[in-house]
Amino acid sequence: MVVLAKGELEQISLPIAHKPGTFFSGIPVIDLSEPSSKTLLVRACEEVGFFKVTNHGIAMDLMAKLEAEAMRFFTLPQVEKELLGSGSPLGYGSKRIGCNGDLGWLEYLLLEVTSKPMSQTSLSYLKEPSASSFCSALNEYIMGVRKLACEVLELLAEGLNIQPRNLLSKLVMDEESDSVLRLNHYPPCPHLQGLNCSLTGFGEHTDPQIISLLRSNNTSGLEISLRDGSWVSVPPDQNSFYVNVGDSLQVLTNGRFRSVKHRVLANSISSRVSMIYFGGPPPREKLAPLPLLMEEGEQSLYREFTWCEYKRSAYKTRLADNRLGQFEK
Ligand code: GA4
Repeated sequence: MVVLAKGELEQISLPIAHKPGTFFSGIPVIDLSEPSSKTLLVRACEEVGFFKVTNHGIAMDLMAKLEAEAMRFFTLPQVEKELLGSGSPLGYGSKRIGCNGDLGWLEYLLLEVTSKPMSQTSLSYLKEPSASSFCSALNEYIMGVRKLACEVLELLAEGLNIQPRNLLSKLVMDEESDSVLRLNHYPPCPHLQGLNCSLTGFGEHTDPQIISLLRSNNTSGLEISLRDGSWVSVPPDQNSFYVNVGDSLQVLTNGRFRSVKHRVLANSISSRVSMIYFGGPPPREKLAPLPLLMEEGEQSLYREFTWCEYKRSAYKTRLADNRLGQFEK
């Protein structure tokens, strides 16, 4: 259960920006089985930095299975959930996001993703048979979603005309890739009923990694910020994935692709459950605009840095901070 102390509710309330339930219809939808998908993917990354993919190859019952396992976990007694760490940054967390004072109306489980299957020992505090079925759903899902990230990044490389085809995908497929899986549970927020404000589920931010793939249940809440700074509501779709460009991909493309700002608003009636894979590069990977993508005379907007350096600095920031600022030239 998410319980807020006195004063914390005020800290995460937001003025209502638009009527909840009015969904934005301009989000690019890309059918991965269509030959035109690579061109459409590039355009979506340039114009919005956010898109929906259909025909993604991940079985619906696998998504439903992990959602059910996640809900089973989130309904455990608080003391049992807290055995899985303190959420700073990895493990179970509630309300507190990161280590610098951000609060949100959610609880979550943040897990490290490696190329090897997660062993049950990382969930060993959970009672059997929960640990083994949760672990197998997680491993199956991670395998599928990593493959999907790889496919999207390969299509993007093709669409951008860069070779080899795995130039981008190898960053998230490397044995040392630093990726994470986040399971978020936004419980319904009864305080909201009758109030003329909304509550922050997860405050506005951009993702530091290369690419993020999100699947949620059918509850709304996710919003993205458009180029003009307005916030629009993303229609929930439990059968598809929403994909967004992360800061690292914005750097590799010298700002051609847009790392989109997004946030989640709490809902007064239903629970929102999301599962997000953040595909990151290996710690020692050097990030800088790819020379292959630079036009003649184009200036590099960013100095070179390693993922490890970026991540270290990102974890010192607040959610809404502009993390790339200090790496701009
Ligand atoms: C945003 C994307 C991922 O959820 C995350 C988040 C991380 C955390 O929750 O610990 C951060 C946030 C995210 C960016 C800035 C820092 C780090 C919270 C925070 C205030 C797991 C990630 O990699 O960066």
